[in-house]
Amino acid sequence: AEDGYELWLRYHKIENPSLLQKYQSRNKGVVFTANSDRLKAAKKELALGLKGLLDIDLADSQNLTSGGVLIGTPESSGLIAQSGYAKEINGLDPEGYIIRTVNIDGKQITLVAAKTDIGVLYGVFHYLRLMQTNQSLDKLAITEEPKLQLRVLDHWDNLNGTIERGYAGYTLWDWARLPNYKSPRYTDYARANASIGINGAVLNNVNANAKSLRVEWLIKAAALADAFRPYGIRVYLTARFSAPKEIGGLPTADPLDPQVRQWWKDKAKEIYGYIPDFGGFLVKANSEGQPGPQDYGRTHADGANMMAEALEPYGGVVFWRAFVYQNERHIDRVMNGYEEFKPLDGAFNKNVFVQPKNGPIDFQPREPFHPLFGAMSKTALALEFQITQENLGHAGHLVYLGSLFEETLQSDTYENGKGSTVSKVLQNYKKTHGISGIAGVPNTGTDLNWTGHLFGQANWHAFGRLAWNPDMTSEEMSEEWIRMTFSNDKKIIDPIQKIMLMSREAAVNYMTPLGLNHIMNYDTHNGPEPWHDDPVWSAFDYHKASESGVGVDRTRTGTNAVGQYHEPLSSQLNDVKTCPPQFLLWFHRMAWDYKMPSGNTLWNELVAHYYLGVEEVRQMQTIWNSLEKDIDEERFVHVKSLLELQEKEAVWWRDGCLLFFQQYSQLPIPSKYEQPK
Ligand code: GCW
Repeated sequence: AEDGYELWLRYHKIENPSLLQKYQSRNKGVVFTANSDRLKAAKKELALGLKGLLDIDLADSQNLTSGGVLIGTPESSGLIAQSGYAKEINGLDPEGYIIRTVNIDGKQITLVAAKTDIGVLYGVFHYLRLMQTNQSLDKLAITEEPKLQLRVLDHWDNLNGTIERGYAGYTLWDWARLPNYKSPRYTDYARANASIGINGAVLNNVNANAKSLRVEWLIKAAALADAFRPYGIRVYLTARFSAPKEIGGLPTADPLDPQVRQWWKDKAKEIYGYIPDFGGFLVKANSEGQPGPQDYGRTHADGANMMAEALEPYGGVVFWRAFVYQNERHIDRVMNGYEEFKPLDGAFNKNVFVQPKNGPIDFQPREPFHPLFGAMSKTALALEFQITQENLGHAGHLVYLGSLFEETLQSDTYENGKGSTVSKVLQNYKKTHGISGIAGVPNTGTDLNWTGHLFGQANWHAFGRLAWNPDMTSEEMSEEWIRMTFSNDKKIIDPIQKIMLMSREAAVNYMTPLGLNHIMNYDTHNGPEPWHDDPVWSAFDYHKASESGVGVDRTRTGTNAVGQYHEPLSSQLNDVKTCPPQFLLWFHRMAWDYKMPSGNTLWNELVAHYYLGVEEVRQMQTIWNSLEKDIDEERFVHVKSLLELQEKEAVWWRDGCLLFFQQYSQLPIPSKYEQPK
């Protein structure tokens, strides 16, 4: 059945007969000595791929033949060690690899080689991908090295099996039957991740339960680590700051208390006893009710460094989240993370990452990049994206997040003049701190197709590909995913890609155009609720709609959030004439009849965006429906039904928001509206 379980690793037989023949002639004999778990995993994957794609059984040979493939490391293969490529290979990043058409002993072969076993696995996935996406195997000259070192999924999985903001079923970790029973699905999870270069998984929720650090859970985590290890995936855990009190019996969790520090050291030692390659801790502290160092009058740096010291002897790291805000309504939440962390720049140990979300509020359909990026040259930052669609229609809406991720990564921080993109800022920490990293909150769960919406798979794929190379474009990534998931036929690729590349802007249009944000349903975070207003939490703090206008004044004469960005960006955002329209109401409070550059009034422009968003979903439907004959029924109907749901919910968003704002604008919906420009 086409249930989507295989993800993008489908390995269906190459359809084009001449291409099939070419590929077969390039895979005549494979010389691949696999003596380690990782090399064995790579070889197994290769066998699976060659069988499926080319219908050939991996012919294991010790002798090179023309048209053959040689795979391994200088250590695993004498042929590679003596090949003349050994020096270059040994100079690669530990996770890098080459795929080359070479001549060895007068024979033309394909060489897939790396310095380490994990590099070989990555190389094999890439080699298979070349065929999956119908690329030529002639004259290969590929050198790949990851641009970020730690590429991690931050699961928000609870110990009771539920997933916070998960929309694809329950947790994949079968806690009750671990450590004894290791579901084969763990291997498939690891394969999928390794195929896109993900090398870490935080197993549990940042809203943490201290119990996960007790021995009975550690042995379960260790079993998962064993299952993932052949695929190069290290396990991390969240650490609840108050754990020394809750499970350690200490009277305090004060990070400067010697007993507390010793408790974390002992705990680290214990963990490494079970998981020798444990990655480290992810911590949410003093945010949304979580305990933290500020409970004792200490700083985030005091807290993070205490844990970092405990992990340091074993090579572990701390990801310390910068998603913090005071739940006090007079404070501009947009500015909170920067205000708390900027003064601490340089105060963190070397094995600490401070981890802001992509934007300064909270995984909205569109946010400007978080101003900490470009402002923390003395502290390694990791960036956190959300792959699960908490605020983007859950698993019901087709929204390709490659576009969102790319937009953030390519934003210019101007830290060191023009061209200091967020991507470069992240990459640069390897030079300055010896570490670099990125995290994504995944959309995976026990649903057969892993992600609920089939197109959610593309978002997982995009995150992994960007973690490996943050400068990839959404065009490249979406095309690759479509080829691997649906077809290599242009007639199918083009329409699906069109849908994907328009989908994120469509969602912004029908949800939060022109810089609006945080107007979703208070409980579920799906659907509109700009009217939510109670004494503790009010959507009005985010849109400030009234008769006189809408939007938040964050200019120099307002809260001065623009002051958290470097020049010239800061001035550009500050001036309503140069502020990009997509961030207008984020930074400015405008009258309803303000004349936009398009010539529309603000109100008419807002209306136009909301209507356009709905129209765009309808276009997506029309395009998808035109593919009925080209796509298997199961996947076709799945997507078709969900697009129908999305259309309904887009109308719900549009009408809910416009009726709400209209109470204040007191203006009619124009019978003919201009398209937004
Ligand atoms: O946006 C909020 C989510 C919470 C989440 C929090 C966070 C894990 O609604 O569910 O908690 O962000 O990122 O810590």
